[in-house]
Amino acid sequence: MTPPQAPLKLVVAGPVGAGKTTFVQTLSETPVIATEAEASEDIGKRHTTVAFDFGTLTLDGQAVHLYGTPGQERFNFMWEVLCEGALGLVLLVAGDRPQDFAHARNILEFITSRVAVPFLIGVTRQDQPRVWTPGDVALYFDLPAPHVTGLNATEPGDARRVLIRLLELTLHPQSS
Ligand SMILES: Nc1nc2c(ncn2[C@@H]2O[C@H](COP(=O)(O)OP(=O)(O)O)[C@@H](O)[C@H]2O)c(=O)[nH]1
Ligand SMILES: [Mg+2]
Repeated sequence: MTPPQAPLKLVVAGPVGAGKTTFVQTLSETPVIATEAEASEDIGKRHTTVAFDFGTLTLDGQAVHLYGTPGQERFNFMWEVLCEGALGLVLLVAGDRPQDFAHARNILEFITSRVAVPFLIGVTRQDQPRVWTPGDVALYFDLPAPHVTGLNATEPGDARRVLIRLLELTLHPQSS
């Protein structure tokens, strides 16, 4: 019998409204532990996540723990803490919110300048009309195409494909 392996830790970051909570909820096989509280800034919706969303799943027999981070500037310090020991990072951006891309790039730079963690950008809302394609977003972020993928965060198949892609990147970083 093979001994049980420690869970893989993956972090989901991105601006408010990118689809982080949705992504974790879509993937998690256990009820997502989330802390929602009234936002103190005008972000266009009444509630936003101010702690993190925690979900778990099994991929090919391997336990995966997902940590969705808050998207607001005043919680930046949490990214560094959450990314410690993380195997990979998914940075989500909503494909129909290009006004948030600069913030997303700041988040990515903030994290990758502090922790060496393989990452993938997921462009959500690909099921919607008039969204930026993964190719457009790769150009914007000046990243090779394999680092950017599109998804509908409400679709389990799409969300799982993103995780598998990230795990492939972490296993074969030279092929990117
Ligand atoms: N149609 C569609 N809606 C999405 C997608 N991703 C997120 N949403 C919706 O966008 C809104 C914001 O998503 P949420 O997960 O709360 O974003 P967060 O602030 O990053 O946690 C919610 O109403 C989601 O249902 C997607 O890929 N397609
Ligand atoms: Mg959220």
